Amino acid sequence: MDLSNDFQSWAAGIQQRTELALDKALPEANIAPNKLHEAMRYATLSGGKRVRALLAHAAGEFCRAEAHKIDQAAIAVEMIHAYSLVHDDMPCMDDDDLRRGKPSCHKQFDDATALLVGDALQSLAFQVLSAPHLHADAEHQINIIHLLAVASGSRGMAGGQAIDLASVGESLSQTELEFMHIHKTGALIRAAALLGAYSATALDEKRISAIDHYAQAIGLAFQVVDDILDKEADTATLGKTAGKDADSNKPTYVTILGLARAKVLAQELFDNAIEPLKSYGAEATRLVQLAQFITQRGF
Ligand code: GRG
Repeated sequence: MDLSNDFQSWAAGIQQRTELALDKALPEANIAPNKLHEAMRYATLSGGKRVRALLAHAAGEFCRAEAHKIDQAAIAVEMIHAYSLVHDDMPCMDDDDLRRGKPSCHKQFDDATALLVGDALQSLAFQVLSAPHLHADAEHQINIIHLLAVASGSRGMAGGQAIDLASVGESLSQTELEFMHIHKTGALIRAAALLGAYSATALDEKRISAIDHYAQAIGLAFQVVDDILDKEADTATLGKTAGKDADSNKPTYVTILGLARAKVLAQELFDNAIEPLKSYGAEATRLVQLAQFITQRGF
């Protein structure tokens, strides 16, 4: 992947400020209940590509939002994401021992702690977004909170996970697989970009609609690429168990389409994502670069 130095240093800056904002928002490990707080920090800090934070900032910058407001949207989404990974790794779900190159949360601590980590991270995300005076207009702030609530719930990520669990061993059509991923991973990716965009004080509906289109296509592309990497990359590169989906008899884009057609689909989704941004020229550069980063990671 040949992404410009300018993008790499922008992304490193966002990753760093996200880490700092998360560190500040998470309770210290020496505050009671110590073990829960230590586990919440373990699951959230020092790891992950921070794709959702990058999306929030790229979309927020495009919509001229202030960086400190985007930070709060970015960390709220990263908290929901971290909670989903902790729960997903538990024995009652995907049962995975490795996450972000480290023992998964229930392995490092225990099942009950991992369950509570997810619960508490989800609450903390909404605590962050509902902080008094984060936005001058209370209705605007409630709209942002509502967006994340819908994206995380049974009509979004949690619902997608339920469909995923029910689909093990089933043969799904491409449309059914797409429906699952639009919910399981797509909803939160879309929310990340929209929350970034809505962090702006003055909302530009045309820009927000371009972001919405972009984020929906990129959310799907992210999953197609994840399936390709699950097939092609090794465990050390992924920081999680490679080949897990195929081994657990889960339908993926690679099992349905084959590797070559899955790669073509990822490229088509990239092209589709950036289509409504073309008229914005250089103003959309960051979003286009980020789409490249997401669709070309690992290739
Ligand atoms: C338990 C309610 C609940 C939901 C879980 C998203 C999800 C739903 C589970 C994750 C399972 C999984 C590995 C899906 C593949 C796509 C994905 C979300 C990968 C992990 O996201 P990355 O690559 O992770 O952005 P990092 O570690 O970089 O943050």
